Amino acid sequence: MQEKKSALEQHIAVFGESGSGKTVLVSSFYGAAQEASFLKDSLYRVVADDIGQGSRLNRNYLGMRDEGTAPDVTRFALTSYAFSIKLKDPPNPKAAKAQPFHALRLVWHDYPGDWFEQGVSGEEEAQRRVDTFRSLLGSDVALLLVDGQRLRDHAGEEERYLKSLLSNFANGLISLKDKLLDDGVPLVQFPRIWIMALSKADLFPDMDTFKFRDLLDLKAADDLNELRKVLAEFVQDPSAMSVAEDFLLLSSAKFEPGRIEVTERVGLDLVLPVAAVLPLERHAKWSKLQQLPAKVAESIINGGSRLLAAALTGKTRPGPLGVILALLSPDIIEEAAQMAGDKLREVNAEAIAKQNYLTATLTRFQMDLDKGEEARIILRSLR
Ligand SMILES: Nc1nc2c(ncn2[C@@H]2O[C@H](COP(=O)(O)OP(=O)(O)OP(=O)(O)O)[C@@H](O)[C@H]2O)c(=O)[nH]1
Ligand SMILES: [Mg+2]
Repeated sequence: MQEKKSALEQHIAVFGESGSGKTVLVSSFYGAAQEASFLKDSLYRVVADDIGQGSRLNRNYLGMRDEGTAPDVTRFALTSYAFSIKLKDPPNPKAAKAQPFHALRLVWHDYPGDWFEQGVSGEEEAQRRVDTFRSLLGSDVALLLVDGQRLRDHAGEEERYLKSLLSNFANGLISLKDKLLDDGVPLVQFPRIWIMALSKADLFPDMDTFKFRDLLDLKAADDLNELRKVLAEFVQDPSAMSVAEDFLLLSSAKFEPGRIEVTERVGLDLVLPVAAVLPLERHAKWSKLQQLPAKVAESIINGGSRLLAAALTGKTRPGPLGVILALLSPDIIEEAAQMAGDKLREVNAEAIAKQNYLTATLTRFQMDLDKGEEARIILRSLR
């Protein structure tokens, strides 16, 4: 979590094999947010920092919506997409001043799928992989995609597909390790929340997060443990880490022969909540349960987290002092992480009434996660 001018920056890393649906996912995420119907009701707008990239994503989306064609493959393309989540301006300047920040930035890193499946061809290529991996180290959350199409192609012998997916991935990580760690010293900053996400979930009408978790446990428990071990070697204090403890279903559209129904999406509305507020909740839990070394604690709970917590609780008062007071409150993170149910709805309603769109948006994200959990589209770590 990084603070940048008056925007709070969050990164998310998406790992998936070639063809697993990464480009369609980001296109559908962005394109749907440009629809008039979204803009009419939403408290925020999603704007691509690079206009050209934004229009390419929207073109991908329109191609699906209007022509039933999926975007071209983007083999070997390593791409980061930066989006600003711009909040509607509060109507009065006093309310605007009370906001600790005015926008969220989401940086979405695509890790090229082919890199799991093929060895490196030469030193230059090896260096490119390391550089790409380094660029996503600032992400709190990583999504590891299980390709729904390939899973379905392996019906009855899913373990074969899952084993190859997870072991390719683990091996890919091992091959980067020496280059990524200086003198073998584990990293403090590294994605610590690894969510297993089923892409193309529309191919499984009866799937839910519990069934998905059970399928992984039944068919790939050993491979997941191996992956946990490999990932743990990258970080200082791996007890503050959750690998394959959270599960998400994703479908970017309903794909039918000759037709792509983009309005039927699953889980995409949870991407922003997952990037923006899930880490705060998890970090609060870790810092309470574990005696984290100061360096690790500061890296995962920093100034950005405190700003976010202040914004989420809506505790800030107009004027710079109001923001500072909220930030100084020792329990602000805990308080934000604990907000749930009626209390959350109350803070949300109050924020809407006061036209505090920042608090309204963040509490809405928190409510979306709760709703997603009820609908079994997301399952958060039970630990
Ligand atoms: N049923 C279904 N099919 C999907 C979905 N998303 C993607 N697909 C299909 O999967 C194909 C590949 O998706 P891409 O997004 O291009 O895959 P990618 O991960 O970007 O692949 P690379 O660029 O090669 O790494 C698409 O052309 C679609 O046919 C989905 O949500 N549901
Ligand atoms: Mg792609």
